[in-house]
Amino acid sequence: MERHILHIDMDAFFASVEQVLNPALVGKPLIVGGLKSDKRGVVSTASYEARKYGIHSAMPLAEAKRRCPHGIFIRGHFEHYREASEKIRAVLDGISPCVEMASIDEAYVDITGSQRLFGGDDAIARYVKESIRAETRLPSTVAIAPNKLVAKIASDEGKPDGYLRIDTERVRDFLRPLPFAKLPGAGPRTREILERLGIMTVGCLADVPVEVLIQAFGSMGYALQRAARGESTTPVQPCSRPKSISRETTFEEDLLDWERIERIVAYLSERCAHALRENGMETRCVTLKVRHSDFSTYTFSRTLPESTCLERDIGRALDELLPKARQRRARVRLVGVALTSLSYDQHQLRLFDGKQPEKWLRVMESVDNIRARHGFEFIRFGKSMELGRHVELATPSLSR
Ligand code: TTP
Ligand code: MG
Repeated sequence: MERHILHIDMDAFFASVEQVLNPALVGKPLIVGGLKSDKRGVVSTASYEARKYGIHSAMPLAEAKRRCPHGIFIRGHFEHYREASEKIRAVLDGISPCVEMASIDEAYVDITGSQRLFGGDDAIARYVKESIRAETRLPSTVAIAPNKLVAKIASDEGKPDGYLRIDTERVRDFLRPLPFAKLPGAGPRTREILERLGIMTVGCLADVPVEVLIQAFGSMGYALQRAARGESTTPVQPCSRPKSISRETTFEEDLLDWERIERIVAYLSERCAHALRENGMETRCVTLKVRHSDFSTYTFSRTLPESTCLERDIGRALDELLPKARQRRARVRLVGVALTSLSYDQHQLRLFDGKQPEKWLRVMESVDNIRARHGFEFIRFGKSMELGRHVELATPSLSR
């Protein structure tokens, strides 16, 4: 069945949010990512006025300063970007159950089943743009096409504040004149080879005998040509959002030894934090759960000043909660750690505002990579380490 896929991408997202926060910035060359006095760092984004000077995301700040000395440079306010992103998500959730947030300011929505309710593609696009404008006062660009690939390319073409609808029969003609670099995933190496073959446009890539591409790229050649013809079947993958992540275990026999209980709590929090990062999420509320021999159950919670995906921060919260739990001098049957107030992790993007400890995120990234290869227990920290190399809990899923 033919599908209708909507792609939305906010225009100069961080810069536009800043302009809403401070209308004096509207119409000015605005660069988000760092101050003029910052020696290092890169541009997160630039307003369209600043882009006229050739400034773009990931450009070193020094270069941006050189190109636009009178530009306004700011570090930015990540919390506001996240808040706007949540509002955008809420609008999209209202038009279809199949929403995939592809980044903080970008999403795919499968609206095949929403046609009748809203009165067709154009009405849906209008509704999305207007609702988002009403909720956030931000401009966006929307495109609707038969698949994600074409929808994404189309919204890029429609910027800023635009709307493009590419029906199935128009896909080939729409793509034809575009430079092949517009195809997502055409890396520098691919570009180099295509240029050597004299292939400059998507249309050219669509028409060239596939054998030529196979000779140059191997089996990748087929995929390249399919993309150039606007063919793609990748479905929109709605990200189901867990409301909480928790790990708990019942002991073989009830324990009074709080040294050991605390080590196990540390271990459980490590498992939680790992699952949190696997889901690409952050938490703002840590809960410790303790059940005693008589089945009386107590929970202790702490709200964090800021969302985090690091066990270090989660561990600090637990360190504050554990003494409260210890006050009741009764044997412990079960302990658990739960993370709630979850949101999507934007830490890569947050690095620029200098609030999140970048070093630790890098460390945890490497830790997660190593765990992916050697198993969770290969690397552990602090108190949890004192449990020994292999942790044997009565809960088999946590002993893996
Ligand atoms: P983009 O959607 O790529 O860019 P944009 O919204 O600023 O501009 P456009 O109108 O072209 O869509 O990225 C969204 C936000 O993500 C952007 O506002 C800032 C942030 N970002 C970075 O911090 N670093 C980067 O390298 C990129 C590409 C984006
Ligand atoms: Mg954008």
